[in-house]
Amino acid sequence: MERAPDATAAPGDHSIVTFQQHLLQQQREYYPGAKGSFSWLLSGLTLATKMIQARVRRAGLLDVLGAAGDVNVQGEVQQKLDVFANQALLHCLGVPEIVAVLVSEENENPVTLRRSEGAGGYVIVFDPLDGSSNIDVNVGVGTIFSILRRPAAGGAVAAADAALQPGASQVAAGYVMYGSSTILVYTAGKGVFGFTLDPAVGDYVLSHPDIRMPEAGNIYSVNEALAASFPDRYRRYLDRLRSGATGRRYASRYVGSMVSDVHRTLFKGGVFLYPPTDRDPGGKLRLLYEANPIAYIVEQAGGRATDGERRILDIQPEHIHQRTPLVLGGRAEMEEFDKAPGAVPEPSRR
Ligand code: P6P
Repeated sequence: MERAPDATAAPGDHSIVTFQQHLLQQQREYYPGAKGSFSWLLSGLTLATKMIQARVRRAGLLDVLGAAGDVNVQGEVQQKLDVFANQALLHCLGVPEIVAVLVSEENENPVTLRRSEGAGGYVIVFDPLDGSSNIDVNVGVGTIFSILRRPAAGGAVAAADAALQPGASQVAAGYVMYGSSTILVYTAGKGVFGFTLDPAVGDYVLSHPDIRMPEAGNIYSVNEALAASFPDRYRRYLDRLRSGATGRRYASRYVGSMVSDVHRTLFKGGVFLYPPTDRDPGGKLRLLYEANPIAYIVEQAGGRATDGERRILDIQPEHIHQRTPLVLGGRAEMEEFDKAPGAVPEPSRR
């Protein structure tokens, strides 16, 4: 006979905490004077991701597969879901009065909202549907977001440049992965939390209260087809991982959708890297809306993220679609990379 759940169980043993409740708890604990505008902003974000996931889940049925035909600012043929995801985010994030500037992978220029003449407010930077080239084959894709405060300088020009801040300035960051389940992974500098979308109630529910990246893993994740053009340092590093010279045996796993590869690395440990290549000598991934938010999550979970030389979060962006090489992983894998011959001397590395 199964025991009835203990009605006197201390709250928190089995309590259901939604993302909204989590934000209110964090606000009460860390920002008691806050007026709730930040959580209003995040409710717009989560609404957009629920709209996106509803479309992603039905992609094969709604004849949205295949390219919309247009070519976006990245020179990539746009998938119809890309367009929808971008429009959903621009709409839902444009509603809260406290949002001054929006920067999207799909828009060549920042969207400065009418209210941006004044000072203050937030800047939200996002990749609406990262990995979208994999949609047709049902691979996990994701929305990546980064939240910054608008510099106090104010003024329309400052609004356009307001996103050009190092990643260390981020107020919060995260991603929503539309995989076998839909999970929001989020940090505001007080640890990393995972919230799984419960379709029965349509809410993100706390499922991973304290995500920590394993100190050492056994998976490396890189596009091996490009290895011949990686700089020597990266090739020697990968050879050491493959050969067992580090004392650990590694498997190779690469999805080709950053959110999927990063999510696995966050939970299982190891290393994910996108080195400089002949095709992309400055790296392929975008600093503002891919590397920065992911680096914030990874560091808050106990890992590290660099561009091969510098801490990602220390890089001062020059333009909003700037690319960067990216190496991120657990302590052991990142220390191994630091030791790889050709590494930059200690003082200039963080
Ligand atoms: P490659 C997807 O297009 C993306 O921007 C990331 O999600 C992913 O990590 C990377 O590109 C994959 O690039 O050159 O290995 O196909």
